[in-house]
Amino acid sequence: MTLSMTELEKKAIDTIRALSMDAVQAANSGHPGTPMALAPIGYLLFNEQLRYDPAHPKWLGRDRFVLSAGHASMLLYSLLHLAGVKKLGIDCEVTDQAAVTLDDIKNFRQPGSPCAGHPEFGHVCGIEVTTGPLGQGLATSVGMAVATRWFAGRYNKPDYPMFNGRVYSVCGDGDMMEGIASEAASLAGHWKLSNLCWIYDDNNITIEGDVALAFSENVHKRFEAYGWQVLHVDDVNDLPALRKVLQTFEATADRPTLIVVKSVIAFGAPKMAGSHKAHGAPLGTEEIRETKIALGRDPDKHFEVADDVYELFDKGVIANGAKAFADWREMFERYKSDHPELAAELLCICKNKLPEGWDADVETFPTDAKGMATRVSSGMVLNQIAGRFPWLLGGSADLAPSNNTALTFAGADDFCHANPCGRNFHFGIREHAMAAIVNGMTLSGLRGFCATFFVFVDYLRPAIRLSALMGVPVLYILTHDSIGVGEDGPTHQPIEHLASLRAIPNLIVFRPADANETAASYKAAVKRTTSPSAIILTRQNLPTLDRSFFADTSGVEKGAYVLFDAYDDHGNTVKPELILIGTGSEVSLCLEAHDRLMAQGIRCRTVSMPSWELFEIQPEEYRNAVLPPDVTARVAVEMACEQGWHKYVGSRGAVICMKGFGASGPAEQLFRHFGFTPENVVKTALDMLEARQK
Ligand SMILES: Cc1ncc(C[n+]2csc(CCOP(=O)(O)OP(=O)(O)O)c2C)c(N)n1
Ligand SMILES: [Mg+2]
Repeated sequence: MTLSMTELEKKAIDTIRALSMDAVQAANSGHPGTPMALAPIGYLLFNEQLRYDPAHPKWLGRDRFVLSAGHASMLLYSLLHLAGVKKLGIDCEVTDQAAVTLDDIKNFRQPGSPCAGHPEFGHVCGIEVTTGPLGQGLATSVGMAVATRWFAGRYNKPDYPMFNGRVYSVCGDGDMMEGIASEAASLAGHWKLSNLCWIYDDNNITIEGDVALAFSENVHKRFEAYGWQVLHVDDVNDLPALRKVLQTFEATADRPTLIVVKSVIAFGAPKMAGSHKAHGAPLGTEEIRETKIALGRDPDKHFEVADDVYELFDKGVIANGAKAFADWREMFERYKSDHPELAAELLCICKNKLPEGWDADVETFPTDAKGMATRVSSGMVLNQIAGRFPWLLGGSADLAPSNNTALTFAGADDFCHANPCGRNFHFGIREHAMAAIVNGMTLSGLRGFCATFFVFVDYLRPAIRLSALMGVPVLYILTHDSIGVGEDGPTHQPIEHLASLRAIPNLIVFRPADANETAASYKAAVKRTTSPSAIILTRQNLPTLDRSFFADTSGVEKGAYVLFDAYDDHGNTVKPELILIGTGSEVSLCLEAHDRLMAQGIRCRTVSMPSWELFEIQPEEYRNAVLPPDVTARVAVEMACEQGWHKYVGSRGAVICMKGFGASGPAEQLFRHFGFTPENVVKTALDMLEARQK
């Protein structure tokens, strides 16, 4: 150990090492090596660098720390414990209980412990984002830095520097290799996010061994090319050197900073230090014993935290954070009287509330046989909502003119270095980073949306999964939703994508049938504050249905509803003998078939089913009213793969769907070719009814 730290600092750092070893050993699984190696930088960030109040961990003006190398979770749990971060109560109020107790650490990776294998947002207050899938944390940290910039742009006023927070992310070789990190770094450099600092643990080790097996690029030059400042520290145990580069970062105003730090995995362990074997397995009791002796600790004590180590944090982050928060709070009190409207917005954001009247401008679309594409009505509705929702913002991966996601009202403007309160984001062709960045923005209190062609949802799926896992209410706006894309052909025609999104728990998927269902979908999506939503929209025009004749759109938020029912000669509804179920563009097709079947005396019901997920959470009574269990003659129509539909049509029902990839050609021809015609729906239904009579 170098002499670059005081005895007490060394003791605190070694405490983190020992907690990490002990917890992984007790769990008999986990990753001890990197928390041990990175204990010094973790200590420095938490106890000296972060402007963070452990007693107010949700403070909007705080600095943020993202452990992108999520496998090193014991580093974070140890730090949150030592910093005395407080737990949130059921209404997100701060309690005086610890977010991470020593018992929680003793139960690392066990059911009931908030200390899961990888840091899970929402399990422990102080975890800013779920990490584990490498690269995601880095990209999310860019979104957090963006959000801080945006808050500063909108809310900072002369004499009121309300927002000047910084975002730090610790990452490893794995993060550095992931493509998403490159996309995100490129954008961070482009946006000159000087409040962003990535700390790269350059330890030459990944799971399979030496990084030289698979990684030989010049990271320094790569990041310089992205427009970053790149700084180096030769030994992570050199606290003065770390302090110096962190100061340089703070003093830099025109670009993000990458700090490349050399470390030795499992530092302090006599046999395992420097070995890839220390990455993801317990060190073993003997090696832990030897390590503790080498570090000058009592080898017989486990989960040991000395009082003076707690005191070091009391005097560090706990005291400094309390002062910083109190100063901010005092400033905010004055801000409230000088800028009451902006202060009210901030309070709304803190409470995760929607602004008053956010949907007041959402219009009702008049009946129109020619209609409009749902991507067009989406663009109109998005603008109507965003106009009254100042912190609703986002953009597209270079497809805004096609996705119709540009916010066009006065003052919307583009987000950029010179205009950090712009509301339109140009993410370039970087779908994966876009989604993770929007996660970071939304985690920071903004309400983010992002857009691309539906078929390219595959490019951002890992980040969507994390939105869903974390319960972050991002809006995914996905247009060009089927073979209706036409001439661009099968590469651009989604097939399995609806099924793949419906498979993600806690993601609400909407596929509206016309302009008014689009508006209703937005209303339902925006209201949900603990789940992301994907709104799936057409490229092609769809008729705007006559809602004085068909059911109104109040059923959209129930996921499925009877749009048009069977009725007798007197106009009274009667029990159907057949149910047609459609989503999106196929709803009008079902209605055409419905008319023809009715003309043949068939008692037909058409159900519009914009959201499976919302339908699933309705009471059984409602679900049975829409899809009566004894009406088993059912046909579902959706220009996508069949997967999942038999749940709604039953094993004897029919699904008119895509059986393989699409084709290149005018949409109308493709619809005929693949059987999406009223004739085929009618024939399928009649065949089914006939077969049942036999
Ligand atoms: C996207 C993704 N791919 C693979 C993994 C599995 N994984 C976890 S850690 C790791 C190696 C990471 O190496 P590095 O970042 O250098 O971490 P170190 O061993 O140095 O701590 C891998 C492949 C993962 N968590 N996420
Ligand atoms: Mg490594």
